[in-house]
Amino acid sequence: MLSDQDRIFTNIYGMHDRSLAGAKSRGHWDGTAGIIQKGRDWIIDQMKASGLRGRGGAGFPTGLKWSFMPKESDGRPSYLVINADESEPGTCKDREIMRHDPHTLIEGCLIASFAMQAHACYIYIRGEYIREREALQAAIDAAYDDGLLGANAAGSGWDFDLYLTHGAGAYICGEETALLESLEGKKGMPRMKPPFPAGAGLYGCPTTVNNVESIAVVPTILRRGPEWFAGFGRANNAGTKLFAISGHVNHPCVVEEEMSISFEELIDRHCGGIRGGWDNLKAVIPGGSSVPLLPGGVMKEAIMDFDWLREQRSGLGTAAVIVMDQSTDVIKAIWRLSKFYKHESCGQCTPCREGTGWMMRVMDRLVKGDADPAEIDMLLDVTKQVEGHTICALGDAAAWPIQGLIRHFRDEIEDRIAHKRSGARHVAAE
Ligand code: L3W
Ligand code: SF4
Repeated sequence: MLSDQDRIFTNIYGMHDRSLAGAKSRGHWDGTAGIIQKGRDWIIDQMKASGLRGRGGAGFPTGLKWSFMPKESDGRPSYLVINADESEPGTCKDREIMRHDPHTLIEGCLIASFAMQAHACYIYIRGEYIREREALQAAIDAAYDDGLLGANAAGSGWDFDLYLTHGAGAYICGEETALLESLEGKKGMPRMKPPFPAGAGLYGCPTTVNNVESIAVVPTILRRGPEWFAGFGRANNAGTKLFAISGHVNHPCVVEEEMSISFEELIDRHCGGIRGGWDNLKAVIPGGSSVPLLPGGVMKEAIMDFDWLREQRSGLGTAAVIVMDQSTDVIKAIWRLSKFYKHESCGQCTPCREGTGWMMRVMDRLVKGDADPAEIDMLLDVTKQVEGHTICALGDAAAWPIQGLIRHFRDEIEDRIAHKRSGARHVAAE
């Protein structure tokens, strides 16, 4: 359980002054130059020791990712790019950082860019986040006026420019290489990997793409020490974490908590429990729409971290926790996600372009019960044809929720088909 003193995000609810003066009064921008002057290797070693894993969905170790950037320049500039294209359904944590605690991110951009020898950093924010963009730009302007950005940023001796740019509503631009294409002014379509961005990223130059939360926690980790951060959570699942809890809880919220907190404590402590009580819990998507849902019985025992949820064949993802009570039509909920992924597929690879359409059309029938029972296994087979056979992770993200539905709620699908065949009323898709 996290105490208020251990929270990195001191203004996540916007209760305090979000101006630069307010941020400084809460300890941000304290000793930034001193941190930078300890050098690149020191910063990267500290980040490795902290155990921080990327907060954008994949959980890749942050310090390790930074170490992939070249130590010596071959004439190409290096870049840091911040993925603020927060579009994963259920996910709204980075939004709170950018509108209420923007200086955590801005200071993190400076320190991380220095560690990767980047004199420029781009923040790519989702197009719909207009108020967040305004808040962030105002904070960037204030940091420039105060000498924290620009030449000799924060008195560190490092020249550094920070640019804010925005997307135009495509979910796929949150995939790191599609984001880079979009930043370059092209249509946002994922690139084949490898090469990874650290080898050839923005304009073909060494680039690190990190999530907003991953970078915003950096200054506090370096000020308080990696062992402080690593002291939260279980081994390999370190730190504090923003959870965005939505759905059928009494008080949905975004909250910073200790990694590896139990699901039960997270919900009881911060959300006032499940609507209608714990017996009313039916299912949970624990990490944003890309990870499979888990039944309520499993979630009552859940430990909210990367490894525990992976062992259950789900994942922590973005830690967007979507809670569904017994009133939920889970088939319809997953059908709605199938529709989303079909719409957001960029269409450049066949298994995803065609597979998302196939999956959605079968889900259309299942949600109405208007299907042959054999179609359940056929659908499962289609998800296996898509999974792992596409250029980017959107194909997997479209397949996994359906696999989770069939794994845990097959009875419900079969019942609906049986009801329909017996002439009983069915739930119609919208
Ligand atoms: C150098 C290697 N770099 C990996 C880097 C790679 C990337 C990071 C993670 O997808 C997931 C996805 C969504 N040399 C490297 C290397 N890297 N090996 O490490 O890479 P990867 O491939 O594991 O994941 P990814 O392609 O970044 C992200 C899931 O997150 N997700 C999506 C959320 C969407 C949002 C949003 O709203 N925009 O957050 C949620 O669960 O399904 O599995 O940087 O370059 N050998
Ligand atoms: Fe585009 Fe889908 Fe292929 Fe990703 S998996 S590149 S979204 S078609």
